[in-house]
Amino acid sequence: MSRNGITRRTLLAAAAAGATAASTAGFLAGTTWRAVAGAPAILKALPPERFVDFGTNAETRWASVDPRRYLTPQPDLFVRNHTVTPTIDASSYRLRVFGDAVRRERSLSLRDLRGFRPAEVTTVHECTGNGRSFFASQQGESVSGTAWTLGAVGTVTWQGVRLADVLRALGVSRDAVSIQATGLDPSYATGGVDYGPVRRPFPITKAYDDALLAWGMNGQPLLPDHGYPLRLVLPGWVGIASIKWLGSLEVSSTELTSPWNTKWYRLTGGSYPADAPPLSVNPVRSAWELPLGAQLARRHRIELTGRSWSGAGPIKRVEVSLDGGATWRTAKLADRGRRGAGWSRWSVVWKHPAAGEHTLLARATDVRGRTQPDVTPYNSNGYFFDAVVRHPVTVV
Ligand SMILES: Nc1nc2c(c(=O)[nH]1)N[C@H]1C(S)=C(S)[C@@H](COP(=O)(O)O)O[C@H]1N2
Ligand SMILES: [Mo]
Repeated sequence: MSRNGITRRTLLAAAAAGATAASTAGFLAGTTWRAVAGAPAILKALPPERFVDFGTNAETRWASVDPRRYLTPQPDLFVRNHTVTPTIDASSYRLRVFGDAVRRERSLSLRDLRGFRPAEVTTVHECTGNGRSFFASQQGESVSGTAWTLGAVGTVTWQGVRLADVLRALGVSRDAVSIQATGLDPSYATGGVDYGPVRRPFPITKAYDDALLAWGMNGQPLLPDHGYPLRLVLPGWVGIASIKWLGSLEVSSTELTSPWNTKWYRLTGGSYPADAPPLSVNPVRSAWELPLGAQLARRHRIELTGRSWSGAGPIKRVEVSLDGGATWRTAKLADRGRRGAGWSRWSVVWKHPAAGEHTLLARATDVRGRTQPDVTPYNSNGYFFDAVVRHPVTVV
């Protein structure tokens, strides 16, 4: 019996059945196994001082982030599961690569994959819905989805191999345009509809650019909750693009779709057109390393810290306001010139704060010149809340 009550044998049988179905249906239709009622959806420990527990999702508390540490330790990273974390046996694990644009279908073991040149990349890893709760609390708009504050994000270093190297070795035809990544977790059902296993297509250009097949995070094997034994990583892109427990890659000469790029993870409702494209690159966001409503002991000078990040590249500038937006100053940026695509830490010294309530604001600009707006246009699923967050604190 595995920890979440699913036997390994059941999972492997389901994966095998799914693999057969996949050649016709295009996805692992056979993975219909269910978690035992009451079994946890997330297997790692979620101590309340470090996480907000949403059941299948868990948010990192910004107040628990250590300002001296650049990378997010894997045990502290947020978790976003559509269903439950599966327990997968690494020794019998196979990544199936198929589709009309590959020379022939292949099943790769972890050993096969370790034969490629090792690769490593540091990225911001973030859920599309990060900051969602501020649509309601700051803009008075009701949206659906997990009410994250700003803790559905981390910066980690991934270890694995470049997807480009694997595709070149397998022989992908020149007319390949799209790759569908499918997870081995159970099918996702909501509102009485079974949508099949979590899967999302992405353009072949991203595969050749910087996509990674990752088995490690910060030098350790992936934890089960983060995709053990292998996940896809699409640097800078919406979290959903980085499919965990990667079961298959379908490489196609035609555009592939899934509900995760047509129904969800697009901007819908409000003033968005019906044909708004699937979301890809993450926006610019900032967070203070403090709880919302923090109580700060009054002193002559208080050093405040935070981080800003963007899916499009490094952060160029961070402006902060300690008086609700009346006056602004530039924060001191650390991590300038750091390699990779992680976040930037910053700090500001608050001199002679008055006792009472204050509102802190932080606005970042990335190297592309993208900056955080005052208001994020409404969308019904509450994605991409990138507006400057009004962060209340009390000096006592
Ligand atoms: N197979 C699978 N992959 C998945 C998901 C999932 O539920 N199943 N969730 C996605 C979403 S929405 C996000 S934000 C990230 C979260 O990754 P993490 O839980 O490792 O932080 O994984 C993505 N990959
Ligand atoms: Mo997500």
